[in-house]
Amino acid sequence: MATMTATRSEFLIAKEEQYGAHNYHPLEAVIERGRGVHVWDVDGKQYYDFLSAYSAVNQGHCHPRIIEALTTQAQKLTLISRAFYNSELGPYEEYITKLFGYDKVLPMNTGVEAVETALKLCRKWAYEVKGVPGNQAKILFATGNFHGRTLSVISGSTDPSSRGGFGPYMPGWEMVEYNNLAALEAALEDPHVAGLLIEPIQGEAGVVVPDPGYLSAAFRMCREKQVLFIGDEIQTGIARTGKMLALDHYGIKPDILILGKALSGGVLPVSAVLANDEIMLCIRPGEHGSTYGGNPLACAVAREALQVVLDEKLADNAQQLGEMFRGALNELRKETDLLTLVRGQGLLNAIVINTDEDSDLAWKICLQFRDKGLLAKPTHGNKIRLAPPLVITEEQLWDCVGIIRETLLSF
Ligand code: IF1
Repeated sequence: MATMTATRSEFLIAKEEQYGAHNYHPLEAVIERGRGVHVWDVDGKQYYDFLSAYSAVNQGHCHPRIIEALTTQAQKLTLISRAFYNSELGPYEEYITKLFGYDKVLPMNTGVEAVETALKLCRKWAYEVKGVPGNQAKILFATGNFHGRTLSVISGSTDPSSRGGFGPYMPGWEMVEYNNLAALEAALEDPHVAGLLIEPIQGEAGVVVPDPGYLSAAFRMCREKQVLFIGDEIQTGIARTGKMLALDHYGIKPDILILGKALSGGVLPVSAVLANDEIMLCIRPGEHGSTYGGNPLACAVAREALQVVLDEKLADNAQQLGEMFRGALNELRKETDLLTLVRGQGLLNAIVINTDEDSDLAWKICLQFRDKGLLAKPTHGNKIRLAPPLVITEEQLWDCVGIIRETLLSF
């Protein structure tokens, strides 16, 4: 029987299927190249990237300045470990602490490592500064959160797919309903509570923006109870929501700030925890670390990635184009009842499709988006996150609105 020769895409998909863990269910597009808002598949088809690697490529794919910083530093020194000092770390630490207004930074690699670091700092601070009895510190997690995939972080998750089947779980976390001040007030009555870990917008939950007054009131309530407000800006930070930090919309300066993803412009894993000395100095030499944390390559890349955000005014672009985008999508709701809700801030947006969560309609819509040259993926069933790189132009965004409109009207 004549065997159909597999296309290169099918060949590569089969390889991932055969040799890779099945911890993802990717949408069928095999990407080979990226530049700016565009990626190209192995057949040379061009797409707008509306996932932006979950907001890690805010500066656009393979930003020339960031790649230049990477390749230049890579010729000199990539890793020396923290057993010694290095020429890039101090300048980077000064740069990022002054940019965000904190005494110190603890450099890590992935987002969840930074979250774990923040949780350890909060517990240390609870015992050494707040005076919580040993091993009694509690940290509040919001329902519907996503903070990463380690065992202790999923111990604070309410998402069955993140949490299920991985017990036993880390003790000391308390769940509090997101966007519910009464619930938070009650939870803060416990004198052993030392911190509240919170996302300004819940990305994975389908871009859930809390009520306008929630974060400011939560911050004030934590302050009154000597509880650390720990802001996870791994996905919302670095200009994604129209300000450098999502918390800047509310004038909130978290006691511990957690950054990741776009901190390196999608070039290599770089994360960071920022705090003032009262908190940061609770961890002393030998009490925490990481082989790659603060490596010279990461420092060179992260510094350039942040400078690109400032030089190209990506926060302003996200703010302006985000408003235009939500306006256009809300207009679209008049033409199709498929679109029940549009929500987001800056260029972190999602649409909610008019089906129940286990329908595959959102998936089918994303396959149509793909065929029309726009890559997006459903989250939690009937929500589709729409988050392009922040370098997108108004003309390109209108082009994408056209693709979204044409697709939704075809169902
Ligand atoms: C996946 C989405 C999920 C994050 C926030 C910490 C982390 C993340 C607010 C951990 C990571 C990624 C992980 C990726 C899918 C994506 C994601 F919301 F961004 F879409 F899962 F919810 N805090 N989010 O968003 O950072 O350790 O991954 O560097 O795990 O499938 P990480």
